[in-house]
Amino acid sequence: MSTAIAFDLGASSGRALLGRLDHGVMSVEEIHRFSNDPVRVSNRLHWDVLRLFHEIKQGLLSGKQKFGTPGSIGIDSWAVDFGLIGQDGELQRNPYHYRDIHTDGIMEEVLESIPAAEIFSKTGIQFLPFNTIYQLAALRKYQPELLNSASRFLMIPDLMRYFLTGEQLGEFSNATTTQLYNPIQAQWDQDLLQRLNLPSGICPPVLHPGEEAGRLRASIREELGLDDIPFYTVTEHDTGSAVVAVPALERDFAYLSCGTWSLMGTEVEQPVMHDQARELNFTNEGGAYGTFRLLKNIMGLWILQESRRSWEKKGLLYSFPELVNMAEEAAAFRTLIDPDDDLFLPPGDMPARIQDYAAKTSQPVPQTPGEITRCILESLALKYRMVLGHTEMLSGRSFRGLHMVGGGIQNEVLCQWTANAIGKPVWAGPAEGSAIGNLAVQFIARGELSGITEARQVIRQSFGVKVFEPDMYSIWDEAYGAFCRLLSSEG
Ligand code: LFR
Repeated sequence: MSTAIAFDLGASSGRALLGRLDHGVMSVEEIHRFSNDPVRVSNRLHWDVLRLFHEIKQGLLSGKQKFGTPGSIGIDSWAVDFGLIGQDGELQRNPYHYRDIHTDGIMEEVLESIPAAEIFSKTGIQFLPFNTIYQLAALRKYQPELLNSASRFLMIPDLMRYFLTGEQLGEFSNATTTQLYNPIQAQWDQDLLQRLNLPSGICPPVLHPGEEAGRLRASIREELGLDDIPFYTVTEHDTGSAVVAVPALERDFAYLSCGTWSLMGTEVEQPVMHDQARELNFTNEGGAYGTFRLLKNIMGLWILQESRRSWEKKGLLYSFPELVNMAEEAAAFRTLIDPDDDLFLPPGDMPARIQDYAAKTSQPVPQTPGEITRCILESLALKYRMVLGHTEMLSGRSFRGLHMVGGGIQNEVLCQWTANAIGKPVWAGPAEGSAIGNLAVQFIARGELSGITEARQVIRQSFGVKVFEPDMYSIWDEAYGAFCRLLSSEG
């Protein structure tokens, strides 16, 4: 039997899973789970990366106590954010959270000097104001001294791996999300770096998923009483790992990785870089084994997570299942929002923002947590239908159904409403998609699985999928008409 540990760091929580592969059956056991709480200092929002590193060490300790030394370790996390390493090898400053204000207005400034079409033709990456390229451009503008004294920038999983192994390396899937990596040239785009006056020397060498990436450093082995353990680069962007774990039987499948964000798209062999893809703000994130993820970011369950925090501050404590139950009791299709309105990106009082949105668009203003949750979930399901249609158009494919993976599939009402909205079955599972995809790449790298096709078959057999058949399509179809009208009137 083979074992490996996957660390999967999400925007609100992190986890360590021990994976076992035994005669073609994979199983996972959670060995450590922790919250990932962004820290606001004055008006700036940071990630607490030292706490995350501490939790990773706790995960290693608890894994050792329960199961001994694992065969290997891989780390994945959310994308775009990074730490700067100084000449002395130290982390220079606590990384900013991608929802921090430091990039406000920066993307627009960059696009004035380099046209969007040019950036897209080099990178194939969607325009999100928090992409690493704009974070680095913000540093160039506001804190040039920091940038000048840095010797490397390391994406979050690379930073954690650096702390554990001492190796300063990058990884392809996460490198592409920076919007500074050129997948055609297979290197950091020197022209973009130069035009933005960014030192190209700070970009790390880029490994592909499934390469050996160092070993646990002696000091940590000693501190934790561990043996020597190899690290592999996995698909270090969590969405990339989640897509590795999609238990699809066919090559041309559609997926929705459902968590804080909803990432919807299809896997392609070549980036789709024509104007229409750019106009619809689709992306081509690098994946494992020569694949790309043609996909779109949808704001996702973040809006509900933030709403829950707002209610909590008012002393109203609801679990997610309670909110979903209340949503089911509320009236259908009373109020809709575009979940991707800029309004919903920064942290804050989402219920109040939804109410403002409703008033501004002359819709009934939802009042209760049940009404607000219903509005969020229905609007997400309708947005999924729209983006699925765009994915079909851009890829020239037609999908029989939709694979949903990630923690969001525990919300079965959302899975059912998604099936209703798209009028096709939803195949849900696995919920721990990112961690399972992370483990699969480690097992492939170690020669214990033959490749991605076998990995997906093993994942399907080991974890299964739950099928949600579409229902009440005509009612949802009518609601979709109203949703499209709302979005076109909003411009
Ligand atoms: C999902 C995700 C998305 C990325 C966003 C910010 O966890 O990685 O793919 O766009 O977080 O990094």
